[in-house]
Amino acid sequence: MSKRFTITAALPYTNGPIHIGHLAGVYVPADIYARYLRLQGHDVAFICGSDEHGVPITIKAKKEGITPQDVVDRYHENIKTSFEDFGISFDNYSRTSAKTHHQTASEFFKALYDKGEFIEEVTEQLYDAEANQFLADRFVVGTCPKCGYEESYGDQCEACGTTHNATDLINPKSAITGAIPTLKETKHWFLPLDKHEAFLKEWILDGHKADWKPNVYGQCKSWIDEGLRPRAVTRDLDWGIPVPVEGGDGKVLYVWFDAPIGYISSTKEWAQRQGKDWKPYWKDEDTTLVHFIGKDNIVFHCIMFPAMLKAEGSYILPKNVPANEFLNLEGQKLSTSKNWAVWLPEYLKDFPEKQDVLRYVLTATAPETKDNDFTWKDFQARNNNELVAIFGNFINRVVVLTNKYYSGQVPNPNALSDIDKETLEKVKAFPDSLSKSIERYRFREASQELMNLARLGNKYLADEEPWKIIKTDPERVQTILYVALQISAALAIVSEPFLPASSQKLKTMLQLPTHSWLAVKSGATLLEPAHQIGTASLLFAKIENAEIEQQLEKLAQSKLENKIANKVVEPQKETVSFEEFSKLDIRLGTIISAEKMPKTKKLLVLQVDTGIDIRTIVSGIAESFTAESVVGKRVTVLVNLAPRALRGIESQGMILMTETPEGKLVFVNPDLAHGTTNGLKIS
Ligand code: B3M
Ligand code: ZN
Repeated sequence: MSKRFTITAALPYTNGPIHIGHLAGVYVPADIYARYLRLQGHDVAFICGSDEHGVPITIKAKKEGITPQDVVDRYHENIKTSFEDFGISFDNYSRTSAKTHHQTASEFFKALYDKGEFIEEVTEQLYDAEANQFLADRFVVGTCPKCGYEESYGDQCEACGTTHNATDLINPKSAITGAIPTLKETKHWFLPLDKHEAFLKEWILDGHKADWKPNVYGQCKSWIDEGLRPRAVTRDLDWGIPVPVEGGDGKVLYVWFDAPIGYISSTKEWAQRQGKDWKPYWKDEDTTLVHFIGKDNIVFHCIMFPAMLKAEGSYILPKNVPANEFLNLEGQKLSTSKNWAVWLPEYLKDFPEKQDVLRYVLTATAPETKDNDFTWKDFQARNNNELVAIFGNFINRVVVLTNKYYSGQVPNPNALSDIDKETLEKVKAFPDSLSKSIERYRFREASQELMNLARLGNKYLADEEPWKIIKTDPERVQTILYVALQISAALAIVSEPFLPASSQKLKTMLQLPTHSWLAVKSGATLLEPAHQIGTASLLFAKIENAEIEQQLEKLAQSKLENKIANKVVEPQKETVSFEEFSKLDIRLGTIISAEKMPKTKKLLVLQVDTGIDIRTIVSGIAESFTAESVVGKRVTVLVNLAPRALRGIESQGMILMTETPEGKLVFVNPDLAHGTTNGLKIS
């Protein structure tokens, strides 16, 4: 029976491009789910859009000296395009700066206001007198009162996930000026979460213990157990949706009040375009509402938004909120500011036509129950050993042999052997086991099950070896390829949610008529004898070491740049008097010969023409320069440094060196024309 589903994927903040963490945590699983539901014939609205309000966007704008509108315009386009190019099948991708959204969010606020669902209160809030600005959310950092993390934001701690009020922070500091905030009175509207505690307890703790993921349920339980408090839903900021009630001048809605309403506005936009009514998708009890999010968004989707929906009174609540944990990259936390990420637009450029590979790898290693790690080596291995060697190899053999032996026509099977029957029985069982995993939001398990179907086909062919018996038993070969073609067709159908582009390619290769998921389950003949298939084309291509090394090189570059950016400048040493300084005798010299000091890594023994004499200087530069490369170099020499013995050789002076930002040694080179006399004093 066809059912109605509203599937939402977290609205990305519009302050940077999409990276693999977003994809693995939210968009790939949501897309698999939406595609799967459509394949079952359900009525699906798959909804997303850009989250364009909130402090992160203002901060980015300030940093770049542009307006918040400039920031969101730039990234909205970037994000929207990369989702499209990647093949995420949103029915609508909107943005929260859209007029429909401003209207919808304002009306929602007004409705709660009119019903008396808010507490209106003047409280003291953190204020940065220097910036002349209240410090909400990410404008303030301080120590988390719960876990002690020192860089917690005003509204949420990224280390432990708790949400709090900015005034709860210990040692708060303005993120704008670094100033210690003062307190200043201001009026705000609060959503009394405590008032909804009983309902939330019953709905989540009693109602969803069995079907929500343990990580989601656990977080909700600990918040509810700690006792819920009123949360401010307005802010003293100038970027956002104006507070639409009396006394709201100069204030905007809290981003986490307006953003989830963005799901509703995006649905409205879609429905209007389709000539449909949006209301059943949000108000009909028969609709299944599911939110796909990352774990840091759980409280907002499981506590705050449901409390808002419930308070309004005419909306349905989510059936499930399958939040994922986080994905790391090569053992390190993903970080936008440290450029430690695989950015989707760059991936699409570096690996054109390989959308499905990334989808597959991110699903196979999805952080469903715990944080997980993405590595480029694993990416390569899963592509080469699974997609290419199992899935691709099987399909290629079937299509090539069918063309070779039967000019591309599906052969008539003869009597089926036990193995054939068993194999076809096994194929029939896949749709159900895939459904079971997908409907429980176990996409990782499902992706492995899909690969098992390819494995089944691959093993069947390898065991039956049609290429070996074609001469001796051509009748048997007809049956083998008939069976193998049915498996290929089943793969083309059930792989669609996971590998949409490859599934399409395979359907074209097989000239496959449209079949439903149910057809596979019923064991119906998917490719009739005498059906003409197309020719073989490459489904998956091997990824070479060089491609992986290039990606690792990119990451190494990020690491280096970070090191430079974060390099601690050593504090200035004690001052020296002019008299002390003038004791230093620094001269221009030329290295006339050089050799490596035996059995050392760092030392070169140099003969240097100082203009006064030719003397030996032992210099610790062998890791940066070979002996040959420094001969003839013009150098700056401290000539009156007291001689000292290094490994038995007396060094009579010092060559002045400095370091590049990358930590490479370079000579302090006097900017003098060639031929200048050695011995020139430098002052
Ligand atoms: N903009 C995503 C994030 O926290 C946030 C989601 C909003 S969903 C309504 O990165
Ligand atoms: Zn914390």
